[in-house]
Amino acid sequence: MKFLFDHAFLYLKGDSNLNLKEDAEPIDLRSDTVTLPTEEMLEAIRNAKLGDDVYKEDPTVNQLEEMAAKKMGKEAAMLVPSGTMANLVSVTANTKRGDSAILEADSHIYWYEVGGISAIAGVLPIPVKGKMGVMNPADIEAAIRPASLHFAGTTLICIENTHNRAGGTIVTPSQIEAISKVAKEYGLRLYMDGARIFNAAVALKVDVREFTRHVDNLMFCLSKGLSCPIGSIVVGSEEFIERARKVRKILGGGMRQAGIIAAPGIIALEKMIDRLEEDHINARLLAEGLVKIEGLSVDLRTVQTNMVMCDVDELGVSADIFVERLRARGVLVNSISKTRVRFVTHRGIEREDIERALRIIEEVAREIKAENKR
Ligand code: TLP
Repeated sequence: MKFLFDHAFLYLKGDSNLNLKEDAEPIDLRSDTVTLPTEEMLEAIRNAKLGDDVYKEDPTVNQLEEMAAKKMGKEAAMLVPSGTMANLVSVTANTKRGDSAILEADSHIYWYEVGGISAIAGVLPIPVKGKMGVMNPADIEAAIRPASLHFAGTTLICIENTHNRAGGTIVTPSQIEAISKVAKEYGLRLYMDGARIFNAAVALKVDVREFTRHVDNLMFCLSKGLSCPIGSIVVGSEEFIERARKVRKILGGGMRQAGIIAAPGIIALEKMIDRLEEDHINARLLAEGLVKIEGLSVDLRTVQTNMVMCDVDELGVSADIFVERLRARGVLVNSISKTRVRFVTHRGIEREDIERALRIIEEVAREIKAENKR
């Protein structure tokens, strides 16, 4: 248990105090959340037309929400400050207190959102273990708690796409459709944490609506690979978004001149989606380099978008120690378990950075191996 807490701390803490031995700029592969806004985004923030969004009077927010709804093939959308709030708003607006929700056992909602769906929405999570982040429809069906005196009746299924802890893996449109059949059969709602849904769409080269048509509602993040500084968007029917607006308000997420957040979001939707492919190419390059390094292993089947999960067990040190050693050499990554390290590619990481990172990682792995032999 102690390990879990130590590890969670390491995973979440920032790196304001880098102590780098090398002169070169650090190569930050911790997350695509570290991306900075483009010059064009900063300019758009400066020039955004603003109003009070709680009165729905911010023209830039309204424009972004309309664009997002259209792009996702749904009726309406709503801007929120973070992915965590988007998930909490969505689960709350889809359930009532005392309900249960089925979610993947390694999902972000279950692991990294401070238990908000229980602590705030009053919802019991029922974790179902998936394969590469994808729950089997039969397992979902088996986990549904019927309405009965004894049970927290299940009203919601949550999927995550791409799946973070599984390594940025994709839940394909046909897998979503199969899950939606179970949802329909049992009268449950289907929600998608689509924080990185555009990574999935770009990787499979299909319109993002292929992923959204079988879910009732979803959220996606502007502040990850799309490079915005802040913001996520909840998308669904008019009626759902009206309910979600009230939940956002109770959580303190009603924002005023939020056009300064929406303005870069518009640029993200117009210009930042296609370039995600570069991140995928770089992740693949990285993964193929890592598997050649003694002591490291990567399941290449999971390398589908912009993440690489690397197992360091055979090196003979914990993931946390490996992370510290890399950090000292200017390669920043996160550990996600005792033996696994996560690398994330994003705008600002070029092919040369991956090549340099691989050289450093190889050296560090060799040093650790040699030390362990002594
Ligand atoms: N993920 C972050 C960390 O919180 C782990 C990251 O670096 O990957 N859903 C998914 C699938 C996510 O990966 C994240 C963030 C969120 C929701 C929450 O988004 P934010 O950080 O905007 O609250």
